[in-house]
Amino acid sequence: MKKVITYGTFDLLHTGHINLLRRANEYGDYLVVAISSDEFNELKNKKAYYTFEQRKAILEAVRYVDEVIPEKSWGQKVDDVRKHNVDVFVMGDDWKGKFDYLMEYCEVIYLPRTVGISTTKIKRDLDKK
Ligand code: C2G
Repeated sequence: MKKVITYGTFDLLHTGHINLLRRANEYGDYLVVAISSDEFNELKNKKAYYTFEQRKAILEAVRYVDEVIPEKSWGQKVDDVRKHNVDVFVMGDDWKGKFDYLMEYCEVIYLPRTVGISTTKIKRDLDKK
């Protein structure tokens, strides 16, 4: 079984996230999504609307996702790749180059981001309403 992993906050799930998850899923047979914990979001200076548990429940309902695990630190990726026998690591290309060190353990793919949508934009547009 070819296993894929990706990481993110995935707050206020939108079509940009779905496009990423759908394409990531196409690289294998099983997609693991590591969702940033509430504490790790603070480290990332990201304020999520939904808690980790809520974001986990939402992601688990997405047809492309097979398993959701917590992302608690920047440094856990190598262990995750090994522990979950991951073949392919996938991220949006806003992260291009940042995780090339994983090439020693698995394939590393950066996919084009979906233009025109982001959680920040959603929040900003709602404020204008
Ligand atoms: N994404 C995308 N298109 C968008 C918005 C997001 O392809 N319009 C992708 C991002 O590139 C990322 C994934 O969706 O691969 C999740 O996005 P975020 O929740 O913003 O994740 P981020 O905060 O970048 O966390 O250790 C890695 C970090 O946890 C990544």
